[in-house]
Amino acid sequence: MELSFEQAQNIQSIIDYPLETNTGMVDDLTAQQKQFLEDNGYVVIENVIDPQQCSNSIQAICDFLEVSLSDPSTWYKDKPLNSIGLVPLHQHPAFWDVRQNPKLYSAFSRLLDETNLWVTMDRASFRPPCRYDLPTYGNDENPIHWDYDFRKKSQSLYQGLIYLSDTNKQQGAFSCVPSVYQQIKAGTFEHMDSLDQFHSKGLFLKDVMPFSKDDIVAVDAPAGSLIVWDARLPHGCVSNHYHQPRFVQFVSMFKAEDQESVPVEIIQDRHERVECFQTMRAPECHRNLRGQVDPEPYDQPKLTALGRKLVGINSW
Ligand SMILES: O=C(O)CCC(=O)C(=O)O
Ligand SMILES: [Fe+2]
Repeated sequence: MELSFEQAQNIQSIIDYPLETNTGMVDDLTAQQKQFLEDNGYVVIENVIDPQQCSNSIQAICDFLEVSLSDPSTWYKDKPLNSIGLVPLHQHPAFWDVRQNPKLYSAFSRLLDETNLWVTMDRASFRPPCRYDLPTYGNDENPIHWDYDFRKKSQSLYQGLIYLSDTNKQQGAFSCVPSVYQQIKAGTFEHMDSLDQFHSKGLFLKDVMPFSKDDIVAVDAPAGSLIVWDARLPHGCVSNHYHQPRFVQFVSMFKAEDQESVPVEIIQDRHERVECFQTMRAPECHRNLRGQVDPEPYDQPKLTALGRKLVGINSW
């Protein structure tokens, strides 16, 4: 059943839903961390998501992929959904508990200097250890890239992800090239013209300039950490050479009243967000991935008062 925007404001399944933990704010998004983000193009904020919420999202990913953490033979499929480990799952209740976590909101709120935000209904990533005997799982290429043509934006644009498990540098960690970000920011980047090759799927750094492994910084952090990066930072994830998979949930927040601050590729107005939430569908930009189930077959996620505002069901 499809609900109208007005009906959605009243339905039972979105009555106030108390989360027992994590009501504290992120007090430690310090000036120092903001400065680190300014200087390097990324920052790690630890202890944002509770261990239980992380493991619930991991469980959701494992159930969807039919993967058992204790049985490595289930980590590799004859026909993987895609070669980069993207998991086309968006509306699982566990994902919503992460998105409406007050600490996560607080971090983005402080970062953007704005209280009225909306949250992306983003997907996840599962990257098992490399297996060179299996074609799709032995790819050591390093697809460092930019996602959005940041030249079109007048203000900083932030992307984000949560490490759902402890992630070390060898474990397919989020990786980036801060030196390129720094040159772009300083106006000294010599390959600006090559950015004209930007297309809707982004741009690989290797198509713009040569670079070496030594230029890449891999970012390790404990489970529950939020990594935020500036869209000007070339980034990607390195191959996993650890014995455990890497689990990530992608998430970002944007100013509710300011569409200009959102990349055009992922823009969702308030009605679209409410509709996707209510109908359990992926945002339009993330539809039609192989293996996607549409609509997603879970119970309607329960939202807190904060969650309802982040979706757009209630006004700020
Ligand atoms: O999986 C990663 O660590 C990076 C993913 C990425 O490039 C993105 O979310 O834009
Ligand atoms: Fe990316």
